[in-house]
Amino acid sequence: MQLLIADLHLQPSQPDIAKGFIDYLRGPVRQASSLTILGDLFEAWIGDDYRGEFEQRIIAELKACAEAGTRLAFMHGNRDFLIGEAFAADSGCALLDDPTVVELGGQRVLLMHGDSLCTRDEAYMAFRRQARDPAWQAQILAMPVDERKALARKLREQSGEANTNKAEDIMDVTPEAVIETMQAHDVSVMIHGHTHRPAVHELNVGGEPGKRYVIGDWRPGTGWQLRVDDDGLTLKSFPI
Ligand code: LP5
Ligand code: MN
Repeated sequence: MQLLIADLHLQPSQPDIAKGFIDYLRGPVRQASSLTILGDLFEAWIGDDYRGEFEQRIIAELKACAEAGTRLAFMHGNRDFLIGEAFAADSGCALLDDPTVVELGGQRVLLMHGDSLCTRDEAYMAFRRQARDPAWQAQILAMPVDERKALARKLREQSGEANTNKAEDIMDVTPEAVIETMQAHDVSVMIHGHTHRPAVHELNVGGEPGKRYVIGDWRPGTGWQLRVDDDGLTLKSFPI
């Protein structure tokens, strides 16, 4: 059995969600052969060299889970794109490229965070290009921690303001981008998070049936997972 999750947005101010995740790691995940995290595990990540008590605790729980035998994989989201090799080594998570094709339940499946499919959101696409530029990242990581914390806060404020002025559909994936990306990777199944719109979408991929699974975000009281077992792929929420 394999598990996939996304968009936990873990942060010290939401201890219930963090507790829900720790219980999940200590419980159901121990029965799984793998846990794949499709981005935005953290609300914000300002560099592997900054670890507060909160971050250290999550890393230790991930590591314990990896050592107990579950394969852990992590893909960057738009909040934790600065996670690097040090986090990977300390948490026992393998870093996955976005996108990555894997075999799940006997078929080729495309895994993504999902933000790169929101191509109509031009302001975000511009921000993303900058945020994923290695030169920009190096410059950011060279800043003192306090300045990085302040910048992360400012970016979150600006993002929140920008989002209140955006049409809802702009912040969802572009249907044509989904089909093009699936065809480019020769898959009929895609799994992603980011949009916080959990659903299983039936698709027509160049005349063939396809599916797009959107994993939901975790909130107080509710977690989301995609479970892969002998019954196939099952998207489900559960109480935390
Ligand atoms: O995140 P959310 O849900 O609010 O909205 C996202 C898109 N926004 C983002 C931006 C992030 O929230 C920023 C926070 C990152 C925290 C960690 C950063 C660590 C690095 C820096 C500090 C060390 O991803 C939002 C989408 C929405 O998803 C739906 O898809 O619409 O996109 C935007 O809001 C982008 C805005 O439209 C424009 C962004 C304004 C930022 C201005 C750039 C100035 C750069 C200054 C650098 C010095
Ligand atoms: Mn996201």
